[in-house]
Amino acid sequence: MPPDSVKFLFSETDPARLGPSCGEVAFVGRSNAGKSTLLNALFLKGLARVSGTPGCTRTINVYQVAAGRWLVDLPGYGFASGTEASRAGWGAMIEGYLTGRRNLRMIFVLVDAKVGPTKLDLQMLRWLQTQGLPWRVVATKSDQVKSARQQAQRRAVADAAGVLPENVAWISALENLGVRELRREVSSLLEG
Ligand SMILES: Nc1nc2c(ncn2[C@@H]2O[C@H](COP(=O)(O)OP(=O)(O)O)[C@@H](O)[C@H]2O)c(=O)[nH]1
Ligand SMILES: [Mg+2]
Repeated sequence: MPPDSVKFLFSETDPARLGPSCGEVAFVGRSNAGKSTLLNALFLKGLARVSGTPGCTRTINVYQVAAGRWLVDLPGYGFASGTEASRAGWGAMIEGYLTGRRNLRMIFVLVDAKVGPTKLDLQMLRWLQTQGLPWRVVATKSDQVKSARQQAQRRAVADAAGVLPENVAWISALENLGVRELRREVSSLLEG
């Protein structure tokens, strides 16, 4: 799966209109967690825009890796702007998507490595668990954690999320750490 074969398919606000895929993985996280940057580093050079305005992307963005194999970029949660109603709409959109996809193989939940999971991140993780959906924590921007603190911080992030440290994908898009491994994982999830 050469990275340059990835292309943008469409944006959608109503998950009911998405149509079937053969396999898909989704990326979610609070705004500014580094999702666009990571997607670019993984596959989408120049396609997933790195936004200066958190919370700008309010659509489900679908990219195709191969015929019927999708990467799904979900809007960031937890930004302050927007009305109650639009935030409620956001929740319905995300939940509708996450619970409605037969071939959703993994939900990558991005958290800031230095900050660890926020209240909203933990809410999301708990909700995914209660829904019985497959998820994995991806700690981004790990370059911002001091070298001497790397191991302890990875453990702290894992503890907070209720998983083992080795089950947290520890990533820096900036320094290209862990990116290749995650790309391989995504590729193999989408195979078959
Ligand atoms: N130091 C560092 N900064 C990063 C990394 N990834 C993203 N950022 C920065 O974090 C901010 C938010 O990134 P963005 O990808 O737009 O986050 P999104 O809102 O989740 O899509 C930007 O200023 C990025 O440059 C990383 O691996 N290391
Ligand atoms: Mg973004």
